[in-house]
Amino acid sequence: MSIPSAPLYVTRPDLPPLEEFLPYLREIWDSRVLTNGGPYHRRLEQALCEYLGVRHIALFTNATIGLVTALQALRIRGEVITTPYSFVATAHALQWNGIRPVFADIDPVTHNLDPHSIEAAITPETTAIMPVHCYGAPCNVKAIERIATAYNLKVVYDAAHAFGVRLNGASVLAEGDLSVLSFHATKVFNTFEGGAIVCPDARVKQHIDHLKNFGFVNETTVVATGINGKMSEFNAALGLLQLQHVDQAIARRGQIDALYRSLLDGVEGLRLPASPVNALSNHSYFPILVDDAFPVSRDALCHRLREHGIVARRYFYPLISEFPMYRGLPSAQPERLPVAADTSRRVLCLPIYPSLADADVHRVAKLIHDAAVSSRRLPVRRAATATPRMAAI
Ligand code: T4K
Repeated sequence: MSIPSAPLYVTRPDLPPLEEFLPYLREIWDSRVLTNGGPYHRRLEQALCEYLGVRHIALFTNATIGLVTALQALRIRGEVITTPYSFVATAHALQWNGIRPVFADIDPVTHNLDPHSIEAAITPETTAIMPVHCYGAPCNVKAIERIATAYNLKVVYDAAHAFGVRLNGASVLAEGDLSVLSFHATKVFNTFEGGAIVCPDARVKQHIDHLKNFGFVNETTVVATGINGKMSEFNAALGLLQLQHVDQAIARRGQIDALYRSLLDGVEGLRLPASPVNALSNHSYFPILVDDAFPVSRDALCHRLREHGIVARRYFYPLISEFPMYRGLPSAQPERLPVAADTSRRVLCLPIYPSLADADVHRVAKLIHDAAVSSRRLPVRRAATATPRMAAI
Protein backbone atom coordinates (compact mmCIF):
# COMPACT_ATOMS: atom_id res chain seq x y z
CA MET A 1 0.00 0.00 0.00
CA SER A 2 1.35 3.46 -0.85
CA ILE A 3 2.06 5.90 1.94
CA PRO A 4 -0.16 9.00 1.69
CA SER A 5 1.59 12.36 1.39
CA ALA A 6 -0.05 13.90 4.49
CA PRO A 7 -0.20 11.85 7.68
CA LEU A 8 -3.53 11.24 9.37
CA TYR A 9 -3.32 12.42 12.97
CA VAL A 10 -5.50 11.27 15.83
CA THR A 11 -7.17 14.65 15.65
CA ARG A 12 -6.97 17.75 13.50
CA PRO A 13 -8.36 21.11 14.61
CA ASP A 14 -11.51 22.15 12.85
CA LEU A 15 -11.30 25.73 11.55
CA PRO A 16 -13.78 27.87 9.61
CA PRO A 17 -12.55 29.76 6.52
CA LEU A 18 -10.11 32.50 7.58
CA GLU A 19 -12.28 35.15 5.89
CA GLU A 20 -15.00 34.52 8.46
CA PHE A 21 -12.61 35.46 11.27
CA LEU A 22 -11.32 38.68 9.73
CA PRO A 23 -14.25 40.91 10.82
CA TYR A 24 -13.74 39.72 14.41
CA LEU A 25 -10.03 40.51 14.20
CA ARG A 26 -10.73 43.93 12.73
CA GLU A 27 -13.02 44.77 15.63
CA ILE A 28 -10.33 43.78 18.14
CA TRP A 29 -7.72 45.84 16.25
CA ASP A 30 -9.99 48.87 16.08
CA SER A 31 -11.15 48.73 19.70
CA ARG A 32 -7.70 48.04 21.19
CA VAL A 33 -9.43 45.96 23.88
CA LEU A 34 -7.30 42.84 23.84
CA THR A 35 -7.98 41.09 27.13
CA ASN A 36 -9.14 41.46 30.79
CA GLY A 37 -12.80 40.60 30.27
CA GLY A 38 -13.58 42.52 27.08
CA PRO A 39 -16.73 42.35 24.95
CA TYR A 40 -15.91 39.08 23.14
CA HIS A 41 -15.12 37.45 26.49
CA ARG A 42 -18.53 38.46 27.85
CA ARG A 43 -20.33 37.40 24.68
CA LEU A 44 -18.67 33.98 24.60
CA GLU A 45 -19.54 33.28 28.24
CA GLN A 46 -23.16 34.11 27.49
CA ALA A 47 -23.26 32.15 24.23
CA LEU A 48 -21.70 29.07 25.84
CA CYS A 49 -24.21 29.13 28.72
CA GLU A 50 -27.00 29.12 26.16
CA TYR A 51 -25.45 26.50 23.88
CA LEU A 52 -24.47 24.11 26.66
CA GLY A 53 -27.57 24.69 28.78
CA VAL A 54 -25.69 25.65 31.95
CA ARG A 55 -26.09 28.58 34.33
CA HIS A 56 -22.64 30.16 34.70
CA ILE A 57 -19.35 29.87 32.87
CA ALA A 58 -15.96 31.43 33.62
CA LEU A 59 -13.59 31.35 30.64
CA PHE A 60 -9.94 30.42 31.14
CA THR A 61 -6.66 30.37 29.25
CA ASN A 62 -6.72 26.56 29.34
CA ALA A 63 -8.30 23.71 31.29
CA THR A 64 -5.22 23.06 33.43
CA ILE A 65 -5.36 26.53 34.99
CA GLY A 66 -9.13 26.05 35.20
CA LEU A 67 -8.69 22.85 37.22
CA VAL A 68 -6.11 24.47 39.51
CA THR A 69 -8.48 27.38 40.09
CA ALA A 70 -11.58 25.20 40.59
CA LEU A 71 -9.80 23.38 43.43
CA GLN A 72 -8.73 26.75 44.89
CA ALA A 73 -12.25 28.14 44.64
CA LEU A 74 -13.65 25.25 46.70
CA ARG A 75 -10.69 25.44 49.14
CA ILE A 76 -9.98 21.76 48.68
CA ARG A 77 -7.06 20.35 50.69
CA GLY A 78 -5.84 16.96 51.95
CA GLU A 79 -6.54 14.00 49.66
CA VAL A 80 -8.60 13.90 46.48
CA ILE A 81 -9.67 10.68 44.80
CA THR A 82 -9.04 10.71 41.07
CA THR A 83 -8.42 8.51 38.07
CA PRO A 84 -5.02 7.34 36.85
CA TYR A 85 -6.50 6.89 33.36
CA SER A 86 -6.41 10.47 32.08
CA PHE A 87 -4.14 13.16 30.70
CA VAL A 88 -1.48 14.07 33.24
CA ALA A 89 -2.98 17.57 33.78
CA THR A 90 -5.73 16.02 35.92
CA ALA A 91 -3.36 15.00 38.70
CA HIS A 92 -0.96 17.91 38.14
CA ALA A 93 -3.79 20.32 39.05
CA LEU A 94 -4.01 18.60 42.44
CA GLN A 95 -0.25 18.69 43.01
CA TRP A 96 -0.14 22.42 42.17
CA ASN A 97 -2.55 22.93 45.07
CA GLY A 98 -0.52 20.80 47.47
CA ILE A 99 -3.28 18.17 47.41
CA ARG A 100 -2.36 14.49 47.48
CA PRO A 101 -3.92 12.55 44.59
CA VAL A 102 -5.34 9.16 45.55
CA PHE A 103 -5.81 6.96 42.51
CA ALA A 104 -8.81 4.65 42.25
CA ASP A 105 -9.51 2.06 39.57
CA ILE A 106 -11.74 2.53 36.53
CA ASP A 107 -14.70 0.75 35.01
CA PRO A 108 -13.68 -1.56 32.13
CA VAL A 109 -16.50 -0.38 29.84
CA THR A 110 -16.75 3.38 30.40
CA HIS A 111 -13.06 3.87 31.36
CA ASN A 112 -14.30 6.25 34.08
CA LEU A 113 -13.78 6.00 37.84
CA ASP A 114 -15.49 2.94 39.31
CA PRO A 115 -17.72 4.11 42.19
CA HIS A 116 -16.80 1.02 44.27
CA SER A 117 -13.11 1.91 43.95
CA ILE A 118 -13.87 5.50 44.91
CA GLU A 119 -15.63 4.43 48.06
CA ALA A 120 -12.86 2.00 48.99
CA ALA A 121 -10.27 4.78 48.68
CA ILE A 122 -11.92 7.20 51.11
CA THR A 123 -9.92 8.05 54.25
CA PRO A 124 -10.40 10.70 56.96
CA GLU A 125 -8.17 12.98 54.82
CA THR A 126 -10.42 12.77 51.75
CA THR A 127 -12.07 16.07 50.88
CA ALA A 128 -13.15 15.64 47.26
CA ILE A 129 -13.46 13.44 44.18
CA MET A 130 -12.08 14.53 40.83
CA PRO A 131 -13.49 12.21 38.14
CA VAL A 132 -12.92 12.59 34.39
CA HIS A 133 -15.61 12.06 31.73
CA CYS A 134 -13.03 10.11 29.75
CA TYR A 135 -13.39 10.49 25.95
CA GLY A 136 -16.59 12.42 26.73
CA ALA A 137 -18.42 9.34 28.07
CA PRO A 138 -20.35 10.45 31.16
CA CYS A 139 -19.21 9.16 34.55
CA ASN A 140 -21.66 7.35 36.78
CA VAL A 141 -22.71 10.75 38.10
CA LYS A 142 -25.56 9.49 40.29
CA ALA A 143 -23.35 7.01 42.16
CA ILE A 144 -20.66 9.66 42.57
CA GLU A 145 -23.22 12.11 43.91
CA ARG A 146 -24.44 9.51 46.41
CA ILE A 147 -20.90 8.90 47.66
CA ALA A 148 -20.14 12.62 47.85
CA THR A 149 -23.27 13.27 49.87
CA ALA A 150 -22.70 10.31 52.20
CA TYR A 151 -19.09 11.32 52.98
CA ASN A 152 -19.50 15.11 52.65
CA LEU A 153 -17.08 15.39 49.73
CA LYS A 154 -16.86 17.98 46.96
CA VAL A 155 -16.90 16.86 43.32
CA VAL A 156 -14.89 18.62 40.63
CA TYR A 157 -15.36 17.04 37.22
CA ASP A 158 -12.52 17.18 34.75
CA ALA A 159 -14.81 17.61 31.75
CA ALA A 160 -12.01 18.43 29.30
CA HIS A 161 -13.49 15.95 26.79
CA ALA A 162 -17.16 16.54 27.50
CA PHE A 163 -18.13 19.64 25.49
CA GLY A 164 -21.81 19.39 24.58
CA VAL A 165 -22.30 15.96 26.18
CA ARG A 166 -25.77 15.44 27.57
CA LEU A 167 -27.10 12.79 29.92
CA ASN A 168 -30.82 12.05 30.23
CA GLY A 169 -31.51 15.24 28.30
CA ALA A 170 -29.44 17.61 30.49
CA SER A 171 -25.88 18.86 30.25
CA VAL A 172 -23.45 16.58 32.03
CA LEU A 173 -21.53 19.76 32.87
CA ALA A 174 -24.17 20.69 35.43
CA GLU A 175 -23.14 17.73 37.61
CA GLY A 176 -20.94 18.06 40.69
CA ASP A 177 -19.80 21.28 42.35
CA LEU A 178 -17.77 22.43 39.34
CA SER A 179 -16.86 21.10 35.89
CA VAL A 180 -13.86 22.14 33.83
CA LEU A 181 -13.82 22.16 30.02
CA SER A 182 -10.84 22.30 27.66
CA PHE A 183 -10.96 24.29 24.42
CA HIS A 184 -7.48 23.17 23.35
CA ALA A 185 -6.76 22.85 19.62
CA THR A 186 -7.27 19.08 19.81
CA LYS A 187 -10.77 19.30 21.29
CA VAL A 188 -14.25 19.12 19.77
CA PHE A 189 -14.69 22.86 20.32
CA ASN A 190 -11.47 24.85 20.24
CA THR A 191 -10.24 28.40 20.79
CA PHE A 192 -6.60 27.36 19.97
CA GLU A 193 -5.91 27.33 23.73
CA GLY A 194 -8.71 27.81 26.20
CA GLY A 195 -10.93 26.34 28.85
CA ALA A 196 -13.78 27.14 31.20
CA ILE A 197 -15.21 26.39 34.61
CA VAL A 198 -18.92 25.62 34.63
CA CYS A 199 -20.56 26.49 37.93
CA PRO A 200 -24.14 26.38 39.19
CA ASP A 201 -23.85 29.35 41.52
CA ALA A 202 -23.41 33.07 40.69
CA ARG A 203 -21.43 33.74 43.87
CA VAL A 204 -18.95 30.96 43.12
CA LYS A 205 -18.59 32.24 39.56
CA GLN A 206 -17.78 35.69 40.91
CA HIS A 207 -15.15 34.25 43.24
CA ILE A 208 -13.65 32.29 40.32
CA ASP A 209 -13.58 35.49 38.23
CA HIS A 210 -11.58 37.15 41.00
CA LEU A 211 -9.23 34.17 41.29
CA LYS A 212 -8.46 34.16 37.56
CA ASN A 213 -7.62 37.90 37.74
CA PHE A 214 -4.88 37.69 40.42
CA GLY A 215 -7.51 37.98 43.19
CA PHE A 216 -8.48 41.59 42.31
CA VAL A 217 -12.04 42.59 43.15
CA ASN A 218 -11.48 46.23 42.21
CA GLU A 219 -8.60 48.51 41.29
CA THR A 220 -6.97 48.41 44.71
CA THR A 221 -8.30 45.36 46.55
CA VAL A 222 -6.88 41.84 46.29
CA VAL A 223 -8.85 39.23 48.24
CA ALA A 224 -7.05 36.00 47.32
CA THR A 225 -3.80 34.63 45.97
CA GLY A 226 -5.19 34.55 42.47
CA ILE A 227 -3.57 33.64 39.21
CA ASN A 228 -3.67 34.96 35.65
CA GLY A 229 -6.16 32.62 33.96
CA LYS A 230 -7.94 35.14 31.73
CA MET A 231 -8.90 34.25 28.17
CA SER A 232 -7.87 36.91 25.62
CA GLU A 233 -10.25 38.63 23.21
CA PHE A 234 -8.60 36.81 20.29
CA ASN A 235 -9.43 33.39 21.75
CA ALA A 236 -12.92 34.46 22.82
CA ALA A 237 -13.73 35.84 19.34
CA LEU A 238 -12.50 32.60 17.81
CA GLY A 239 -14.79 30.72 20.19
CA LEU A 240 -17.81 32.76 19.12
CA LEU A 241 -17.10 31.93 15.51
CA GLN A 242 -16.40 28.26 16.20
CA LEU A 243 -19.66 27.94 18.07
CA GLN A 244 -21.54 28.60 14.83
CA HIS A 245 -19.94 25.50 13.29
CA VAL A 246 -19.79 23.11 16.22
CA ASP A 247 -23.08 21.27 15.59
CA GLN A 248 -21.96 20.44 12.08
CA ALA A 249 -18.56 19.32 13.38
CA ILE A 250 -20.08 17.01 15.99
CA ALA A 251 -22.51 15.58 13.43
CA ARG A 252 -19.60 14.72 11.10
CA ARG A 253 -17.74 13.11 14.01
CA GLY A 254 -20.85 11.01 14.62
CA GLN A 255 -20.79 9.80 11.01
CA ILE A 256 -17.13 8.81 11.32
CA ASP A 257 -17.82 7.02 14.60
CA ALA A 258 -20.66 5.06 12.94
CA LEU A 259 -18.48 4.21 9.94
CA TYR A 260 -15.66 2.86 12.13
CA ARG A 261 -18.20 0.77 14.03
CA SER A 262 -19.66 -0.69 10.85
CA LEU A 263 -16.21 -1.49 9.45
CA LEU A 264 -14.62 -2.88 12.63
CA ASP A 265 -17.56 -4.56 14.31
CA GLY A 266 -16.92 -8.26 14.85
CA VAL A 267 -13.14 -8.17 14.38
CA GLU A 268 -11.92 -10.82 16.80
CA GLY A 269 -9.76 -9.43 19.57
CA LEU A 270 -10.87 -5.81 19.17
CA ARG A 271 -13.17 -4.03 21.60
CA LEU A 272 -14.93 -0.97 20.22
CA PRO A 273 -15.96 1.92 22.47
CA ALA A 274 -19.30 1.39 24.19
CA SER A 275 -22.06 3.74 23.10
CA PRO A 276 -23.00 5.73 26.22
CA VAL A 277 -26.46 4.89 27.57
CA ASN A 278 -29.06 7.73 27.58
CA ALA A 279 -26.34 10.14 26.57
CA LEU A 280 -25.72 12.48 23.66
CA SER A 281 -22.10 11.91 22.71
CA ASN A 282 -19.70 14.40 21.13
CA HIS A 283 -17.62 11.61 19.49
CA SER A 284 -14.43 13.27 20.61
CA TYR A 285 -12.28 10.12 20.49
CA PHE A 286 -12.52 6.64 18.98
CA PRO A 287 -10.60 4.37 21.38
CA ILE A 288 -10.28 0.68 20.52
CA LEU A 289 -8.89 -1.96 22.89
CA VAL A 290 -6.57 -4.60 21.42
CA ASP A 291 -7.05 -7.88 23.27
CA ASP A 292 -4.80 -10.93 23.31
CA ALA A 293 -7.07 -12.63 20.77
CA PHE A 294 -5.98 -10.07 18.17
CA PRO A 295 -3.02 -11.48 16.20
CA VAL A 296 -0.74 -8.51 16.84
CA SER A 297 -0.13 -6.47 19.97
CA ARG A 298 -1.44 -2.94 20.49
CA ASP A 299 2.03 -1.48 20.05
CA ALA A 300 2.68 -3.49 16.90
CA LEU A 301 -0.65 -2.33 15.47
CA CYS A 302 0.18 1.27 16.40
CA HIS A 303 3.54 0.91 14.68
CA ARG A 304 2.03 -0.66 11.58
CA LEU A 305 -0.48 2.18 11.26
CA ARG A 306 2.30 4.74 11.61
CA GLU A 307 4.29 3.03 8.87
CA HIS A 308 1.30 3.85 6.69
CA GLY A 309 1.11 7.48 7.83
CA ILE A 310 -1.68 7.01 10.39
CA VAL A 311 -0.67 8.56 13.69
CA ALA A 312 -2.98 6.79 16.13
CA ARG A 313 -2.31 7.64 19.78
CA ARG A 314 -2.17 5.62 23.00
CA TYR A 315 -4.38 7.84 25.13
CA PHE A 316 -3.88 7.09 28.05
CA TYR A 317 -0.57 5.30 28.24
CA PRO A 318 1.33 5.38 30.50
CA LEU A 319 -1.11 5.79 33.37
CA ILE A 320 -0.69 9.03 35.33
CA SER A 321 0.20 6.86 38.32
CA GLU A 322 3.23 5.54 36.40
CA PHE A 323 4.86 8.96 35.94
CA PRO A 324 7.81 9.63 38.28
CA MET A 325 6.10 12.26 40.45
CA TYR A 326 3.20 9.90 41.26
CA ARG A 327 4.51 6.33 41.17
CA GLY A 328 5.72 6.36 44.77
CA LEU A 329 2.22 6.94 46.13
CA PRO A 330 0.62 3.90 47.78
CA SER A 331 -2.46 4.30 45.57
CA ALA A 332 -0.28 4.27 42.45
CA GLN A 333 0.75 0.65 42.79
CA PRO A 334 -0.36 -1.18 39.59
CA GLU A 335 -1.86 -4.12 41.49
CA ARG A 336 -4.34 -1.67 43.04
CA LEU A 337 -5.37 -0.41 39.59
CA PRO A 338 -5.77 -3.61 37.55
CA VAL A 339 -8.43 -2.38 35.12
CA ALA A 340 -6.70 0.92 34.43
CA ALA A 341 -3.34 -0.84 33.93
CA ASP A 342 -4.85 -3.36 31.52
CA THR A 343 -6.80 -0.72 29.56
CA SER A 344 -3.73 1.49 29.27
CA ARG A 345 -1.75 -1.40 27.71
CA ARG A 346 -4.49 -2.12 25.16
CA VAL A 347 -5.89 1.23 24.07
CA LEU A 348 -5.37 2.88 20.73
CA CYS A 349 -7.24 6.02 19.69
CA LEU A 350 -7.97 6.11 15.96
CA PRO A 351 -8.15 9.35 13.93
CA ILE A 352 -11.47 11.15 14.29
CA TYR A 353 -12.08 14.76 13.26
CA PRO A 354 -14.56 16.54 10.98
CA SER A 355 -12.32 16.86 7.91
CA LEU A 356 -11.40 13.16 7.94
CA ALA A 357 -12.72 11.64 4.70
CA ASP A 358 -14.72 8.40 4.56
CA ALA A 359 -11.98 7.01 2.31
CA ASP A 360 -9.46 7.57 5.10
CA VAL A 361 -11.66 5.78 7.62
CA HIS A 362 -11.89 2.85 5.18
CA ARG A 363 -8.09 2.89 4.83
CA VAL A 364 -7.55 2.80 8.60
CA ALA A 365 -10.08 -0.02 8.95
CA LYS A 366 -8.50 -1.98 6.10
CA LEU A 367 -5.07 -1.78 7.72
CA ILE A 368 -6.57 -3.09 10.95
CA HIS A 369 -8.32 -5.92 9.08
CA ASP A 370 -5.04 -6.75 7.33
CA ALA A 371 -3.31 -6.90 10.72
CA ALA A 372 -6.13 -9.08 12.04
CA VAL A 373 -5.50 -11.75 9.43
CA SER A 374 -1.73 -11.71 9.76
CA SER A 375 -0.64 -14.97 11.31
CA ARG A 376 2.41 -13.74 13.20
CA ARG A 377 2.79 -11.23 16.00
CA LEU A 378 4.85 -8.31 14.77
CA PRO A 379 7.92 -7.19 16.67
CA VAL A 380 6.99 -4.48 19.17
CA ARG A 381 10.46 -3.07 19.76
CA ARG A 382 10.17 0.33 18.04
CA ALA A 383 6.68 1.31 19.15
CA ALA A 384 7.07 -0.08 22.67
CA THR A 385 10.10 2.01 23.48
CA ALA A 386 8.68 5.23 22.13
CA THR A 387 7.17 7.73 24.50
CA PRO A 388 3.52 8.79 24.16
CA ARG A 389 4.74 12.05 22.64
CA MET A 390 6.46 10.39 19.71
CA ALA A 391 3.77 11.52 17.28
CA ALA A 392 4.44 15.21 17.73
CA ILE A 393 3.40 17.15 14.67
N1 T4K B 1 -7.83 16.98 31.43
C1 T4K B 1 -7.91 16.09 30.44
C2 T4K B 1 -8.70 14.85 30.65
C3 T4K B 1 -7.27 16.34 29.22
O1 T4K B 1 -7.33 15.42 28.22
C4 T4K B 1 -6.54 17.53 29.05
C5 T4K B 1 -5.84 17.80 27.83
C6 T4K B 1 -6.52 18.46 30.12
C7 T4K B 1 -7.18 18.14 31.30
C8 T4K B 1 -5.81 19.76 30.03
O2 T4K B 1 -6.41 20.60 29.06
P1 T4K B 1 -5.63 21.91 28.49
O3 T4K B 1 -4.90 22.54 29.65
O4 T4K B 1 -4.69 21.44 27.40
O5 T4K B 1 -6.74 22.80 27.96
C9 T4K B 1 -3.09 16.76 23.74
C10 T4K B 1 -3.53 18.14 24.17
O6 T4K B 1 -2.45 19.06 24.21
C11 T4K B 1 -4.21 18.16 25.50
O7 T4K B 1 -4.95 19.37 25.57
C12 T4K B 1 -5.17 16.99 25.62
N2 T4K B 1 -5.78 16.92 26.92
C13 T4K B 1 -4.44 15.69 25.36
C14 T4K B 1 -5.35 14.49 25.48
O8 T4K B 1 -3.96 15.72 24.03
P2 T4K B 1 -0.68 15.85 23.29
O9 T4K B 1 0.61 16.14 23.95
O10 T4K B 1 -1.03 14.44 23.01
O11 T4K B 1 -0.90 16.74 21.96
P3 T4K B 1 -0.10 16.74 20.61
O12 T4K B 1 0.57 18.05 20.45
O13 T4K B 1 0.74 15.52 20.47
O14 T4K B 1 -1.30 16.70 19.55
C15 T4K B 1 -1.99 15.50 19.21
C16 T4K B 1 -2.22 15.50 17.72
O15 T4K B 1 -3.12 16.55 17.38
C17 T4K B 1 -0.98 15.74 16.89
O16 T4K B 1 -0.38 14.53 16.55
C18 T4K B 1 -1.51 16.46 15.67
C19 T4K B 1 -2.77 17.14 16.14
N3 T4K B 1 -2.60 18.58 16.32
C20 T4K B 1 -2.20 19.08 17.56
C21 T4K B 1 -2.05 20.44 17.75
C22 T4K B 1 -1.62 20.99 19.07
C23 T4K B 1 -2.84 19.44 15.29
O17 T4K B 1 -3.18 18.95 14.19
N4 T4K B 1 -2.71 20.78 15.46
C24 T4K B 1 -2.33 21.33 16.66
O18 T4K B 1 -2.25 22.56 16.79
O19 T4K B 1 -1.81 16.50 24.24
